[in-house]
Amino acid sequence: MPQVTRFGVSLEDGLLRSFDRSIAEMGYANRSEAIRDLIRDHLVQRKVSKGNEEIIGIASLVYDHRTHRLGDILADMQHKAKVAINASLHIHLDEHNCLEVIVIRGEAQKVHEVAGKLIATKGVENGKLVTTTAEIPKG
Ligand code: NI
Repeated sequence: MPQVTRFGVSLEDGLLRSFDRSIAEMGYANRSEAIRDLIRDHLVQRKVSKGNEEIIGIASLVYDHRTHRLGDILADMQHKAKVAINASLHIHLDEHNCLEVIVIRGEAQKVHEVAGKLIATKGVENGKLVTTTAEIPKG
């Protein structure tokens, strides 16, 4: 069990009330756990923004499958990527729209580059990249 340090934080009353309300809505049992998660996420986001760190990117793409050759173009980009595409999930959202979720693993800079190109491809109507790492800072 790692050693635990208690520390005090000064906050405006309104800010603390808003924080307490927000974390209660999210299901946190107490402030300490919510603050621990915020600190871990801060450290993870710093880590995944560095160029040569090994990271995992989760890219989501929404597009209309009637857009000329778009499905083929996106598949071709994934085949030619210089990083590992670990998984790709295709969901037919409705009659015309598709959601693709692509898991990309590799150096941060390359993951951002590949995801950026996929998201910027003409015809992709909404694209997002979420990044994480297997090496979550522990206590
Ligand atoms: Ni589809």
